Amino acid sequence: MPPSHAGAPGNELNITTISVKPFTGQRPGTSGLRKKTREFMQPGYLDAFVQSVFNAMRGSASGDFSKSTLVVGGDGRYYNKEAIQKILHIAIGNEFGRVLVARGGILSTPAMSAVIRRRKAFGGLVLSASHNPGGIEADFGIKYNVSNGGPAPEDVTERIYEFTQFINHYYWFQCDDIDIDKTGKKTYAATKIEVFDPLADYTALMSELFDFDALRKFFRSGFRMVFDGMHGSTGPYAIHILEEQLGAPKGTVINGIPLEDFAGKHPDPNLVYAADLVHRMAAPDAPDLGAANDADGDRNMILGRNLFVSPGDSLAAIAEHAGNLIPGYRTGLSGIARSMPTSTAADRVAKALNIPIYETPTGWKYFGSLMDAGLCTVCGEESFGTGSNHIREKDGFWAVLCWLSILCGLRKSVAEVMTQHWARFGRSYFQRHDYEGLNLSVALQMNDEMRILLPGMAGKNFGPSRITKADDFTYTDPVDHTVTPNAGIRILLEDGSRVVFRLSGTGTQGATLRVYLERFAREYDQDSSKMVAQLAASIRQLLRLKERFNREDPDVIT
Ligand code: VG1
Ligand code: CO
Repeated sequence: MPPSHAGAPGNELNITTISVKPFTGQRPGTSGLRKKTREFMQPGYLDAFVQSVFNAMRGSASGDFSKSTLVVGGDGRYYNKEAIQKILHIAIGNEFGRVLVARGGILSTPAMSAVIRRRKAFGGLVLSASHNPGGIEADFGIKYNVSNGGPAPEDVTERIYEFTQFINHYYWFQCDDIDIDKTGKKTYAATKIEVFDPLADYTALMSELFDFDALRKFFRSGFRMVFDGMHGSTGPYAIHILEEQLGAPKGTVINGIPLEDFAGKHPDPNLVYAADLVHRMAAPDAPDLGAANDADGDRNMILGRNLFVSPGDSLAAIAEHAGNLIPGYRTGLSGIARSMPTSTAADRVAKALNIPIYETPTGWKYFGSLMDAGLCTVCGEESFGTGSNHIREKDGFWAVLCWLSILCGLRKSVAEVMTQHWARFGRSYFQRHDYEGLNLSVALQMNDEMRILLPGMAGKNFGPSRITKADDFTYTDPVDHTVTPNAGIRILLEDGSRVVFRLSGTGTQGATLRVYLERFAREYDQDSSKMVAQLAASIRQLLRLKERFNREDPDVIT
């Protein structure tokens, strides 16, 4: 049903219907719609997608949005503010009852999730291409989150995609730009627009989960850390919580001011792109803990002095200690979930805690149904994503507070925490090798050819061991029984090693091949690169990367 235009008298006549043609390729990927910024800037492009989201969701709002609240915010990248203006005008055109927009337009992904949940919103639109670079020549993105605070699940994103294919008009409220730089409320036609403080709900939630008093004392006792905001959306949260609330010294947060182009860098917290931080943590006077978040604040990297904690290990350590050391988890964990390519370190912790472990396809949207059903408490991905059922997104800053709490509770260094963990559970040496900008059709054909070979691979030698099983991962959601096929090809070896590969669903150019390498060992003092070298060579050979793409080495190793 189209909007009735029967809102508050006065300015509803400013709502017009604007014709638009469908754009091809508006199918949301692993995490929303991500494209080159220029593609998003084409007249009508964002408008058509946003109206398609509303068209797809109108049924769930019982036919009209007059009682629904929409939340809007983004990571502050180039085109963020323009996109927010468009969304506000279209949301008023669609007669939403209320739109909550983050002051300055900046809202991290986890804060979006928290706001949707705490304010019982119908859904939210996050403007972000996450860790991808920003700028007119770089990337932009938009993601729709549903009422549980999580990314729209597959059936919803497919419905949105269907609407994008035959859209022919959208609704637009004609008025000047709406001021979003000051908090306050104002009504336009039938819609109340409320500009809110983006730090408030998230900070309140963190103070409920963590013992801020104990952390304050910890900083007072001389504990030192550095947090790298990478000029994304998390800087203001980190400054507010670490420096203002917990009393960490000024300067604890670096690169804390959001910038439209992230200072020209990749706002991606890994060893390659968070070079500033890595450098500081290797210095003789390095602080006790180093951490970074990506542009939209859902990814995190954790470093000790001269020590990188791989995301799979970080998830395992958080799961190991949360029940004892973090007030929000005192009643224990119900289960742990990890994406299939993520290392099996968390599986061993789940076994020790006697709770289930779930293995899902890549992408946070698959964790939502498990958390909603109470099946798991913490979850993580190898791509620097960690989180819990406090919201329905991964939460970079939450992971930092988890590590702070672990170090505070145990009075041990990051290295000691990890050594103790590996001594007890053994160690999964893990690396991900990314080959970027590959020819898409050659990559798709490679996958097709590999799928045919899979059944005959068991029993063959591979790297340091022998193949026990090779398959294309198919996931059946244990709650709603949705089946997700083709979620990544995996080769499992006799010695517990695993090699997984899949094509990225977030890239904006050609194909990105991700190869995930894991090797388990009891000894924990080996070099990760050396430990996975044989696996890496064998998979390169099996996939004939040189022949197909003329590539020898990956572009990025994390
Ligand atoms: C990548 C990661 C995946 C993550 C997704 C979104 O997807 O591998 O684990 O959930 O990015 O993260 P893909 O399809 O490119 O491998 V975020 O922080 O960019 O929203
Ligand atoms: Co992100």
